[in-house]
Formats: sequence, C-alpha cells, structure tokens
Amino acid sequence: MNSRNFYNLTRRGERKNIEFKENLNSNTHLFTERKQQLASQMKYRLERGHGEAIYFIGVDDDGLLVGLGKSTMDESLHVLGELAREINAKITDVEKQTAGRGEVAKVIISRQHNSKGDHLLIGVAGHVDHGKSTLVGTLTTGTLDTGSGSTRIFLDVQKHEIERGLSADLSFAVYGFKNGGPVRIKNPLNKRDKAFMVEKCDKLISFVDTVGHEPWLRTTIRGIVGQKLSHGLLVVAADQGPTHITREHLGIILAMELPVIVVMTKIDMVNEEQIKNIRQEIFDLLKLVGRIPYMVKTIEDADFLTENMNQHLVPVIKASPVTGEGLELLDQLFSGLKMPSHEEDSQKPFMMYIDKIYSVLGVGTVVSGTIRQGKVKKGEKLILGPSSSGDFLPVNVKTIEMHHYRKESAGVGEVVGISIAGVEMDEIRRGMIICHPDYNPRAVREFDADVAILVHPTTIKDGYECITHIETIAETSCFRPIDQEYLSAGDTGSIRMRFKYRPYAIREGQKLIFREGKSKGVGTVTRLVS
Ligand SMILES: Nc1nc2c(ncn2[C@@H]2O[C@H](COP(=O)(O)OP(=O)(O)OP(=O)(O)O)[C@@H](O)[C@H]2O)c(=O)[nH]1
Ligand SMILES: [Mg+2]
Repeated sequence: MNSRNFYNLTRRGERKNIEFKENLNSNTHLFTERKQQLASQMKYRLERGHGEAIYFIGVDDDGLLVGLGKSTMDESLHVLGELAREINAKITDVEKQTAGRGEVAKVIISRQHNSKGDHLLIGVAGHVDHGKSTLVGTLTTGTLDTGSGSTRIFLDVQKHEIERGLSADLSFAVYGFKNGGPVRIKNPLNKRDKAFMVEKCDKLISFVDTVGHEPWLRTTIRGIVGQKLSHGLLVVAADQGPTHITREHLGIILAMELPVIVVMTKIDMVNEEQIKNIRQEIFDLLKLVGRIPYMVKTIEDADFLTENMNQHLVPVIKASPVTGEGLELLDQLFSGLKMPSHEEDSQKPFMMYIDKIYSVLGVGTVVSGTIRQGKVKKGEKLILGPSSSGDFLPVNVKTIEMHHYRKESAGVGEVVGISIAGVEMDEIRRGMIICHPDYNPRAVREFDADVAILVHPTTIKDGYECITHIETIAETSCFRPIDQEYLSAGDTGSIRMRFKYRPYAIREGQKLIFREGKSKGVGTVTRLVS
C-alpha cells in the first residue's frame, strides 16, 4: 500500500471504527485515568467495528499524516497494545509506511472473543429422521422439541439456500460459551443473532448439519469431507438403533480421521430395556471399528473425556431434545472439548477449498468455505483456480465475513465468505481453491492413491468410473488398480485415478472418498502424476 492509500483512509476523518492518534507514550497515556478514557474510547471503536477497530498512529486529529520517528512509533504501538489488553482485545495487524517526519502505522485491533482461539466445527451425521437437526436446533437455541419437528426448522437447509447470505451456509448452526456457561441463540436463521454469538462468546461450537436420506449422500459427504471439521457427531435414534446408513456415515467420519461423539437420541420414546439394547449395538459397532466407547453419565465423566479425548475414545451420550435429558452433559462436553491444534497450519500460506459461490447484490462475487491453512486479510491479492486448462487467476479480497460477522482477517478452521474481485462468477466452481500465491498450487489431473473398498457388489477393474470426493471436490474419475488386476469389497490396494473432465488442486496426503451407486471406498492421495 502506498501513502496515497493511507491518505485516502484518513482524509475523511475519524469515523465509525477508525481512530487517529498522533502518538502515545507510557508516561502520560498509561496513567490510570487517562488510560481508562482511552480504553473506553477503544471499546467504543471496537463496538462500531463489530469487534475490529482501526487505529492510525502518527496521524493528527485532522487526519494529517504527521509521521513519527522509530522509537516514538514503537512506544506508541506498545501503549496501544497495553490499552487493547485492558479491554480484552489485541493488536492483530500493523502496516507501516513512510509519511511526514517518519512513519505512519495502520493498526488493527481485534476483540479477543475466542480467547483460546477455540472454534469447534462439528459435522453431524446419522440415518434419516434419527433426530440430527432437532438435536442441533435444541442445543443451539435451548428450545425443547415437541416430537413433531418443531426445532429442526432452525436448520432448514432450503431456507438457507434461498437466503444466499454472505457467509457459508451449509446449514451451519452455532452456539457458544462465555466464561464456561452456554450462550444460546434466539433464532439461528437470523443473521444478526448469529453475528452476535460470534462477538459475545469466547468459545464457539458450529455444527454442520447433514442429511440422512441416502440419495443425499453427496451432500452428506460434502458436509464431512468438504469442511475442516474438528469432530464428527453421529446421531442414533434409540427407537431404531444403528442402520446401514449409520455405519456408512461412521465409516466416512473415520476415514477423515476425526474424533467421534455418539448421541443416542429420542430416549423418551423407548423403555430402559430398549435403551440397553441399543447402547449395546452402538458399543459393538464402535468396538468393531477399533474404538473404545465410553458412556457419559455424569458431569465428571464429561470432564474426564474432554481431558482425555483422542481418536480412539468415543463418548456416547443418551439424550432427548423433547425432555431435555442429556443436554447438560452435551454442553459440558462441548465446553471442555479442545480444538485440534491449528498452530502449524496457521503459519502456512493461506488456502481454502471453495464450497459455495454466490453473487450478492452490492457486494459482487462471494466464495465460501472453511479455511484450511494460513490467514486471509482484507485487500490481499490471491489466486483462484484451477480453470479447466489448469490456470490460476489473480483475485482481490474485498470483504470477509464469518456467520454474517464482518472481519478484517480470518484464519484456519473458520467458515467464511470472501467477496472477491477479478474473476467472473461463472468461471468459479466448487472444488477450486483460493489461496496465497506462495501456496504454489498444482493443477492435477492424475494421481495415485491407497484405497480400501468398503462396499462393492462385484470387482473393480481398470476403467471403473466413480465420483471422487476430496475436500470440496466431487468429480467423475476413472479408476485403475495398480498392482492387482481387480479389487473387491474388503480389499485394500493402490490405484491410479484420473479426473475425467478437468484438473483440481490437490496434494499428497489428502483423504478421499469415492462412490458409485451403492459402492463406496475411502483412501489417501499418495502421489501426484500429472
Ligand atoms: N419424541 C422425540 N422425537 C424426536 C426426538 N428427536 C427428534 N424427534 C423427532 O423426530 C423427527 C425427525 O427429526 P429430525 O431432527 O428432522 O431428524 P434428522 O435426523 O435431522 O432427519 P434428516 O435431516 O431428514 O436426515 C422430528 O419429527 C422430531 O420432532 C426426541 O428426542 N424425541
Ligand atoms: Mg435434518
């Protein structure tokens, strides 16, 4: 950014969330009374900016770029940081440029709403009508269900589809915790309520509610494979128990190597005997796939599990959104669940797989998805692709939103809508990526993978075609066993796969799921070929 841009921002004066400070120093500005004044001013700016304030240092009250020497600038930034700390905010970005007698800085202050950076993204799966949407609706709103579908309306996918808001919306519901206590949302379909949650809570739990109906498997897979989930929640109705779809969804969650939580819901509909039987079926199913089920009966159990949660241990909770039983245990579990560490990923160049593309009036083209790695900032120059010829096109980031909450920047694991300039909407499709040029994406048409066949009626030979899901990609692919002539159900082996119509940006180590009719398999990309 050149000084012309800073000038453009400051010449219109202080406004909304923008504040000018010529300079700040510890002696005068960190004294109790003055400090309090400045802190409340910052709080006000943060509120105006929905959690983000912009301070210009080295700029006088009239917006003149005065400029500061290095040591005065350092001191001012230090004081600003101390003020932010006072109100539970922090400096998240500093951009400097030469102007006036030295330097001018544009400083972004952000409220630390996620003090531990905790934002869990939980994929909810399970058989059709087993009570997924109801459970999520009740947990996030605190409204009990009538047993005839009164709370699932909060998760109505159709409404969200039509709404076409800025944020990602694969029926995402959110609730959170503040100081350990749950904060529920009045109406998850209300944008303002959602944004308020993001602002208020210090820990957020977002649910991706999927669909249990078999023809919708594509969407279910997209909900589980296409997001950077932290956990998978498998819902099993006590009046029916695990079905083949339950098993299949569990298989997908496991293939993604996610920690699993099982909720046995609708327990108000059955007697103790039945609960015991279904509990046993669930335990057997989990043990069969090498997991250790653990019945959560008390708050202490929940605490024990969150402390010791790993890939192997699976909490099982009995619940009923109709009577409210088990919901307190779920709250306790979610409030304690730790975020898988994104530390390493957050240092890498920005990358997100595009899940949805919108055109929003007055905003332009918006792409949404879950950030896989790195950080994205407003105004940044990124690339998007690959096109069918394998190119990546330059784009500019105009705005960033999370659950309808405007942000200056966003990081790993956050579900965001990014409005961009530079590419036409019809040039973008699901499965493409948007990334920093340093990510160095490669457009891949052919790759090798190690796979396991879960279900297949006959044998899979050269020329077999299936739909392959990797991240948000869902594409017809041709499949060829490498070392064997064919593969059948239960087999594992290496294969070469080719996207039939176009390349995608994929990497070694990514998980994949493929399907065709009733056949299903899972695997890992091992080598990029061409
Ligand atoms: N009695 C009782 N009814 C429940 C309970 N949970 C859900 N239901 C009812 O079961 C029906 C199905 O619930 P949904 O939440 O729509 O099920 P789903 O798993 O989201 O279904 P799909 O999205 O179609 O896969 C609704 O009529 C709910 O009111 C419960 O704990 N007890
Ligand atoms: Mg549902």
